[in-house]
Amino acid sequence: MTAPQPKRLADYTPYPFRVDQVALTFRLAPCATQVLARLDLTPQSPGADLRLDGEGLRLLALRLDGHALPPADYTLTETGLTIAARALPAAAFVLESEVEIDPAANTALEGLYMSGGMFCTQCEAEGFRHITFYPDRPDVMAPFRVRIESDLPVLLSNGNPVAQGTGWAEWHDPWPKPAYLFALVAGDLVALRDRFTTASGRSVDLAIWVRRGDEARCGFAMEALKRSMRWDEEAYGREYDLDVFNIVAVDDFNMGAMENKGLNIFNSKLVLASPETATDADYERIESVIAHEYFHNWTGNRITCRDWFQLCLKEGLTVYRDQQFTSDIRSAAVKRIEDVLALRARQFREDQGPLAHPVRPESYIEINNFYTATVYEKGAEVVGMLRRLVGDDGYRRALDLYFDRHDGQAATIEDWLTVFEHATGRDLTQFKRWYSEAGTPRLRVTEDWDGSRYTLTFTQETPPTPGQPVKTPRVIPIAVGLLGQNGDEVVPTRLLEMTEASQSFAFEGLAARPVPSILRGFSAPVVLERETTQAERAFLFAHDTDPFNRWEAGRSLARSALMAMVGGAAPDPDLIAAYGRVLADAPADPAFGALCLRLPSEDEIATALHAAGTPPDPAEIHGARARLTHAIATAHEGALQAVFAAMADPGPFSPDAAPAGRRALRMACLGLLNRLDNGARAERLCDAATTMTERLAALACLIEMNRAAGALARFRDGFAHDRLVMDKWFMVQVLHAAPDLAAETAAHLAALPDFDWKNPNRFRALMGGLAANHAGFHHASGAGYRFYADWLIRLDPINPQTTARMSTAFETWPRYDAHRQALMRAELGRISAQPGLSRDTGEMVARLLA
Ligand code: 0A1
Ligand code: ZN
Repeated sequence: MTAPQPKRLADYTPYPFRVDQVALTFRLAPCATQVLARLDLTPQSPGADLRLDGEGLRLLALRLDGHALPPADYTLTETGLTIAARALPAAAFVLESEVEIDPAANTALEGLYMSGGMFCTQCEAEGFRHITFYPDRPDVMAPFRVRIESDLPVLLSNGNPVAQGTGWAEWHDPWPKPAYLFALVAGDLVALRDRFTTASGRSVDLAIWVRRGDEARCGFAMEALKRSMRWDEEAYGREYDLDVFNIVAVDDFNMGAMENKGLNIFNSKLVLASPETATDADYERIESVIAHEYFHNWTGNRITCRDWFQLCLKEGLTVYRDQQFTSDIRSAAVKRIEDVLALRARQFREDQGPLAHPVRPESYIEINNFYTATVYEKGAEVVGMLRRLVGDDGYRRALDLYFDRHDGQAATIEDWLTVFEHATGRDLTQFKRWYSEAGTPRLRVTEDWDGSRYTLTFTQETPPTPGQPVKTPRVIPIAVGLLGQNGDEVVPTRLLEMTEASQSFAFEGLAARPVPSILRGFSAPVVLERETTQAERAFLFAHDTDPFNRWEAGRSLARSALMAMVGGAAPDPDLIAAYGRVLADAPADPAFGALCLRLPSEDEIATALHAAGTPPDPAEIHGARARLTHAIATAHEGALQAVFAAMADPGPFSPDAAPAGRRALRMACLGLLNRLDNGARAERLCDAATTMTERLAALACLIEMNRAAGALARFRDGFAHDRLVMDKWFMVQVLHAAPDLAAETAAHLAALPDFDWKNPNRFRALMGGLAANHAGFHHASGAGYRFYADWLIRLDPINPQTTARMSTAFETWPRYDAHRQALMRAELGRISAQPGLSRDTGEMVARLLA
């Protein structure tokens, strides 16, 4: 077998045919579905062969303008069908194909597959080629008509319903779309229905389709959908454009959800919610993913991507939009902190390791490997920076122009930036480097005070990343405010625009030396390196008027204290005292208080140690974090008990931000008190809890105290029938297992009959729990690595996409000591040596080892 060849952005050429119309007929049967496709095609460039993608299709018939095509006129390979130019008419023609596919055998969950007796599809990025012969590329857009023939009661596809009878239904999607947005669902489903009236008075029928028995858990998702639809009208002037909007929940899904036109398909864990089964974090995530997929209707569907290198065009923008939405309807400060925590944990980590790639990559072997934190989350940060640079009005004008100019098109990052240039007059040549250069810039800052003028000097440097040894200066928007010694803001937030490698900014006419608050609101995705005293950070932690930076100051204090503790130091008494103030203030803003109480993760401490030149020792880090937790709890036991009691929720349950914030604070207190009462409080709560948020937090506490056996058994008895809750049961045990027990616990759970490892949610629950148990996964014995690699090897032939994604657990190998590096590389080597390894996993492992 020849090694797979990379695709390159530089090689783009337009498709030489226009697809004027697509008509599909599906005769559904689990093991032998027939797909009849009629494509109306018009040649755009004389003399071109007609090349259609197609994989795993059994060709039954092929007709051109009604006549069977002689085999001499076409060639069929493993990856597609090519009809020789000489066989094609010069003007418009009709190509009809009939193929047979086997959805029941499709365990990769790409294309048409079965999940719990229902047929469903996943076509992004290149799944449509597993359904029929077609130009499976996003710049080929066409209106689709779909006829579904099946005995199943619910038959859905994109667009509007046209007609239906016993055993069939027809759908028409008038909006030209690329094939990756095609969807079909057929099953015995029930719907929660509602209606939405758009700003211009159009009535839209909404439905959320689920398995029988799940309909009572769709209410929150439906409300979130309506909120999203209203928000997009108000914030972006974007209305919905079909008569119906359908959402379907499926149990087997590789990702979170998919924005298929008019027929969003969701992983059921991102739809179904009830207080007894979903945590507050689940509710918030459901709301934001419902919004995300809905917002794609304009940013992704009406305007799509020319090619997959432009993935950030739709994903970065849509993540930015869903972040704005959550920020508007919940707490802006809390949302920003949560987003930055996630960005650092996933994207910075990616940017600093062997998988680093630009927001717009220039080559790939398997596009599914580029649905990354860099494309999504850093892509969103880049949109946020653009907005900061051009201002709210400029952003609104640019977006209006983007929708006007590119509606119905497959666009590029160049189109996107040009719109900003035309709407605002700004030159974005240098800014574009954010799309083309990988790596997280380090921003160093020094200060100078001459008695009245205060000067900040910044130096930027981006470390080399794979394939990009040399970096150039970026445009960095740095939001800065200055505080007086008493905590008053003497210079309100101002946006400094850094464009040089090194650059100074002066503030004139100050009466006294100020305390700077730099990178407010995390105005750019950079690592800020600043030598500051503990005292100054404590001051900012107490006084900064920018909530993000107030939190950031506390976080950096805790991080330094933990780094010192790993080296053997005692807990910093100033830090302990600062937590006392946090606790005193927390009830006034519980969600923010809960974030301030949360200690840096072990992974974060490992990153910081590595950056400081020390190979992190996961066991030491685990110990240091436990000691600091204990010290905080001991010093503030009374206050913690008081806040824990004060945050009790008399009910009735609401998933809104305010009560969720109170629960978050209460659970943060529980986590601290747990060590002092040896799990007694958690034990009581675990059985009495009325919400999954409390129950799961209490269970985690008990696991940490190694007294969870009874609670775990009762939890299992109570929820054995509930697959989503059982995912949590699997995960929590591995995630919170003591370092010495993590691999063993994972192995024990993996041997249980309900470890249905072919279900991606279940697999991710257990294996993802292990990978996120820092000291357990990185245990010096190598047992965590070995167990994890064993399972990746097992899953790869079944589901390459999920295997490839999960291989990123090994991306931090360069951070650790030689012993662990060797262990991790050996596991990666073992995976790469598997015969028949998938292209997905093969590419990932090769990049990880490069
Ligand atoms: N476009 C979806 C994400 C997605 C990508 C690929 C998938 O299968 C390979 C599924 C979903 C989103 O951004 O939500
Ligand atoms: Zn998306």
